[in-house]
Amino acid sequence: MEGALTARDRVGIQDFVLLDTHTSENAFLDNLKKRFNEDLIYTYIGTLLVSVNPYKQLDIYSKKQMDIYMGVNFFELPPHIYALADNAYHTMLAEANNHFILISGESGAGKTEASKKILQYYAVSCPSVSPMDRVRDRMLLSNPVLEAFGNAKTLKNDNSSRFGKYMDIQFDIQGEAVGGHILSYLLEKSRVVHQNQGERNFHIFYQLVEGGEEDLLRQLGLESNSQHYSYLVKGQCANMTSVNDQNDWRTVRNALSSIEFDNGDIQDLFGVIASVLHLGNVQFESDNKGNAKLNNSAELRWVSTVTCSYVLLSNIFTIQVLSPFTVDYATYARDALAKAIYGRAFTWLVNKINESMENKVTLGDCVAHYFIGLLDIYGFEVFYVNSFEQFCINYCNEKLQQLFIQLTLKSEQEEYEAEGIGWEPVQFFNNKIICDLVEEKHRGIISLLDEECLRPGEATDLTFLERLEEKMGSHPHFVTHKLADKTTRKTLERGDFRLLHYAGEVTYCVVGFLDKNNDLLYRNIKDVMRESKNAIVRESRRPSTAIFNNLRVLLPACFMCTHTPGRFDDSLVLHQVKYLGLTEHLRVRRAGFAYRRRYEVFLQRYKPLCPATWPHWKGLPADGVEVLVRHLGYQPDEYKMGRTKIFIRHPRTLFATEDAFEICKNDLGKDRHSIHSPF
Ligand code: AD9
Ligand code: MG
Repeated sequence: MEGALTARDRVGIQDFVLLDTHTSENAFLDNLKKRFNEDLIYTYIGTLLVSVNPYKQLDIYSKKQMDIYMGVNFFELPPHIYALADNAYHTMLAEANNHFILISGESGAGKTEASKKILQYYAVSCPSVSPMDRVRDRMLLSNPVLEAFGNAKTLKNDNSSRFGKYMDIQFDIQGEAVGGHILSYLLEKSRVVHQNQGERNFHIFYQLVEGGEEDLLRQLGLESNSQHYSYLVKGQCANMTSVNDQNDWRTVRNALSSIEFDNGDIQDLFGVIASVLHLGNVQFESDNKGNAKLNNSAELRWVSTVTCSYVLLSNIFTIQVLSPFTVDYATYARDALAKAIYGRAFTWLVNKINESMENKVTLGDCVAHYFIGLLDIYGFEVFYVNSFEQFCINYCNEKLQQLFIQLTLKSEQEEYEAEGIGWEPVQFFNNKIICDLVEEKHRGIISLLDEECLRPGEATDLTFLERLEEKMGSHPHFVTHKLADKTTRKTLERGDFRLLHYAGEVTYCVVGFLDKNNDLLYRNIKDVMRESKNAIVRESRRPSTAIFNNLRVLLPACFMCTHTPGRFDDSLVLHQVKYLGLTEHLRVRRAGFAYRRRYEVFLQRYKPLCPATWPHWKGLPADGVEVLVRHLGYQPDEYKMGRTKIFIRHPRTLFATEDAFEICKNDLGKDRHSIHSPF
């Protein structure tokens, strides 16, 4: 008993729900820290998994580890992302329903890595009958490809997701993974033409230029040097030590071949990527009338090999319906074309990957019956200057948090109701007020922005800000220069507004909001794209954005980080514990009852502790549990009997039972694996 307690003290507790009496943030932090120092990065809050980014490789993701977790009761082994994946999988099969795994946390917290671990678990561990192996390989190979085109180095994360990704992993009735489907949404296209100091463009550009084979580069008219390309050096960090673009190029190139991209596809794809780079180097200068004129025709010729005739192309930058453009307009049109082309390449890529992962078998058992959905979006981010992109990303995270609150609270409430147990609501911060501020019809920030975009020539970023001030003036989560109180005004510039998000304050600079929201593509540019020789540029299927409507059942996971390998930064983690509402979540989980278990499971484990239930209880499991806990001396206020489960109020009651069980088990010499652990 002593030994067990010492171990518990040293490595902390595996499930916060069982954390003695304290649910304070400091107790929470202390437990996370104890575990982190032992390289135990995962901890449960009931069925929620909390993870702290170790920023170093841990030996916990091997095939051997996967095998250990396969089919084992969720609480029987130490917390792990594999346990979460396995639980979703087995519950899906047992209950014949679909599951969703929702991953939240700020930028750099480890969401994408977690989603990859989950996918690997399914691809490697689930039963397999050829020819489905091929589909599963492709699911795995889609990751490096999509990351190359949709991820980039930011100040927060060297491999930051710049698009939202929702993936369905489809299973047949035997539990074999038979197909996959990806929905992507809101790719940060503005990165193609501009990157902030210390950030890069999408990885694929550097991979191609630095790693592309000589022949290929010659064919595309590219130089093997990122510094040569204007679109790659805006952030002044094209070359970085933590990323090996050449190796990554080989990985992506091999993956593309394996997911059945034929030579024609690959030529089209890299033709598009190259033409974006060439476009970036097209420059304009003013003629003596102040009109734009091309000063680098060689680069535009390369672009014309992918898009359309040189004359047509040069005209769209310099002439708008027979009147000439200024240099600023020409540059704007050039960037608009580059973003549009890249956006289409990305959509095309996702569609191709989906085709290759499609479950094409329609006979017999391989038909998809169930799926597990995996949502990995870009995390909440705050930079020195925050623009429209951060506004969209942070709004997305706000919605995710809202969903998280609704689903976790709701399911808890439903459980109490279903079991006939009285429910006492716990106070928590509901971020619905911030979601409304952003999205409410006719009144929210997005509506006001859309309205301003409908007044071309009259509206500017500043008139938009004025409208916000007018409408949002007294909102508790909205602040501007005019409305800021004395203490905050000095940090708020004239063109800024500040939102008090659930995860903290963010000051947004309105410059560019109208333009980016419009994402304007002049009609003649659209026409040029429609006429293009390249199928990818011609394609204009819109990516889906209806991501949040898809979620039905959920096993949430949530992740936090430190920034240095092996270092636990108290204030950084505490901040995240606070805004993710983890202690509230814990209090909700424990509202009245910290622990609950189905009668059969509880009885199976603890029946050796009572002569009346050992070795077999012949009556109803609920009656057996009642006899058992009375024998153990549980007081009436320590537990409640629900319809199918026993609810235990304090962890200490369960600890005492568990300690008694450990002693009894040693006496009986029982095999540990035949008994379910509550930890
Ligand atoms: V963002 O919102 O897309 O900017 P993520 O996705 O939350 O962000 P990501 O998964 O990309 O973060 O993790 C950031 C980095 O942390 C990775 O590149 C790894 O270097 C590191 N990381 C994350 N999880 C683990 C882990 N389980 N083990 C080791 C990890 N390193
Ligand atoms: Mg990510």
